[in-house]
Amino acid sequence: MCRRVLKLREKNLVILIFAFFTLACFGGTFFLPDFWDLGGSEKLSAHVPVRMFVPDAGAHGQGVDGDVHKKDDSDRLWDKIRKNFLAKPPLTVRRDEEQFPVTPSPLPANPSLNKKKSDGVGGGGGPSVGRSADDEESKMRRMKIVQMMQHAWSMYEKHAWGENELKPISKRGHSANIFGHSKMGATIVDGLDTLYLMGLTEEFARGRQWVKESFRFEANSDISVFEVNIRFVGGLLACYALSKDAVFKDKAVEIADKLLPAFETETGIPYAILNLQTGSRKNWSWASGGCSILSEFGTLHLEFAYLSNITGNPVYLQKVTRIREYISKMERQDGVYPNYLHPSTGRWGQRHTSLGALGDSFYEYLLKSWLQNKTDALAKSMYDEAMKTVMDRLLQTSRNGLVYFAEMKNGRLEHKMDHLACFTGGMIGLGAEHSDDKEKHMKVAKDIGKTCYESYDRTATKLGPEAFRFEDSSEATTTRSQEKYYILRPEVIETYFYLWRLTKNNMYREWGWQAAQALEKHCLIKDGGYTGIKDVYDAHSAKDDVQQSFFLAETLKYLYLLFSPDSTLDLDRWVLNTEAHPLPVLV
Ligand SMILES: *[C@@H]1O[C@H](CO)[C@@H](O)[C@H](O)[C@H]1NC(C)=O
Ligand SMILES: *[C@@H]1O[C@H](CO)[C@@H](O)[C@H](O)[C@H]1NC(C)=O
Ligand SMILES: CC(=O)N[C@H]1CO[C@H](CO)[C@@H](O)[C@@H]1O
Repeated sequence: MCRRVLKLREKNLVILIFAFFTLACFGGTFFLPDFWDLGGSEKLSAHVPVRMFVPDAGAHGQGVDGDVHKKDDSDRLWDKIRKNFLAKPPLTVRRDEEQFPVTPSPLPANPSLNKKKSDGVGGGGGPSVGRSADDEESKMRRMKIVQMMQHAWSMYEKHAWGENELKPISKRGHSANIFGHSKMGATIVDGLDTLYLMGLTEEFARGRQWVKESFRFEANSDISVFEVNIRFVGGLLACYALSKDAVFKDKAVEIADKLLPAFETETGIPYAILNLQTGSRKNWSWASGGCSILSEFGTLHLEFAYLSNITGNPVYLQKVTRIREYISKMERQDGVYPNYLHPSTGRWGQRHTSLGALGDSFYEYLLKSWLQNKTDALAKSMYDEAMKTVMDRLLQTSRNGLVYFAEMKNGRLEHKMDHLACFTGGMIGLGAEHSDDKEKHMKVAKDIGKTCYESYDRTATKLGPEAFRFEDSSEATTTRSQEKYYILRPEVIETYFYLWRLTKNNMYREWGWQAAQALEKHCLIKDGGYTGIKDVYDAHSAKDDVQQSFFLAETLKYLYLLFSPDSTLDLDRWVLNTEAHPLPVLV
């Protein structure tokens, strides 16, 4: 697309000017980054697979939404939080012990409530470490996050109930192609367990009612096996695990059963896309030679293992075990896992390796499958080996000392890191104590957290770009306009959360708070919800008019947990799937 525009310019400037005005008029609908992506360039594949959609530009994708933010903004925010906190908080967040037996109180009435609850989700909880563990400030911040969740949810409820996602500016429903263009209430299913953890019982009850009575998993077009698994199966299983309400289990099983035909291949490696009505399967047309994608077929294990555990039906675990074993036996050049694997021939596709899009959660699920089931020794050994390889081959240090994971294409490094790859700080930290070199792993985890923080701190909005690069002139930033957007992604905050748990260094809470304030300042749409933005380097960026369901599932959940006592979700007892849905540790 861009190339075509350039040719026009060479030929006829007038047409370009005309085009400019046309764009200015209808700009919103075509704008970034969809605009560049037309034509299936490689850029498309770079971010499509893991969060299969690029943000749809909003019809109202204008610059600023009304109020101009001044420098005293954070003070005003504070005042508002304090006021709200004193006026409402513990009251609006009512809990019903009967209905929600395993939820720890999200809002202790007094500081001494940071006690361990033997029946709590947190159970054992973490060590209560003085002031920083659950001080007044953290409680205040946690309350603010709960209010953000209430806002995101209530606006969705008001303007787009039952739809997949909300367009907060247009105030109507939105559906990305991963959901097969049918209304499956993605935001409800994705957001429910966050409501639960926050103790938002009324909202949770309404969501549950919808799942019970209105949820239909009958897309009349193609759906992404991976996305449906991590959001729908994972979300429902987490609700079941937390509430023990069989409604969620039954729905999860119903969906998983419909996904099973995708696994019927020569290798057992599932197809990426399934049509629920016709049962036909296929792959992403842009994926190297009809291949399936590592981060997709490698991100099913946690959910499927838990499904077998709660149903007693071994079929789910068998499917994912077969994938795991198949991959483990494949030869790899240079020891790295390529992102593409052909489901019929069983051969690797293009030699592209990444801890960001296309690769990311495959590595995450190796570690987490083992955390879920400590007898799964294959997963652990694959994780250890993969980490050794990526630390040897992809881990880089910039001129000014920032540590990052580069990508590798055909044996050559590309000095770029995706926002998506920022989850590695949390993952490597989480695995550190089980690794053969805890200190080294913790150092890498913290260094990655720092680099990803820098990618936020070096922008005008204090929100990070979709990808950033390390070049002579700049580090942890990007100058490419198609990488400048922020679509409410969680990975950086996810890493702050794990690093906070692991180090108890208050800096991570401060970083998280900085991001929360930036969200309020740049993404909040009053009476609309939250929107992504198109350019993190522009303090008055245009908005993309999409409230992603993972904003409720992940971004707000990690923020909430960051400011909560460890006992709110004890990581010895729970493992979060790649969409931040907690599943129980089994063995
Ligand atoms: C744990 O993993 C082992 C090895 O893959 C498997 O045999 C076992 O069934 C798993 N247990 C559960 C509860 O998933
Ligand atoms: C499920 O996991 C529990 C441990 O959490 C184990 O006791 C039980 O046997 C498992 N059930 C099945 C069917 O694997
Ligand atoms: C192996 C295989 O079936 N590959 C298919 C993946 O999907 C595309 C269409 O999206 C087909 O063209 C390939 O043949």
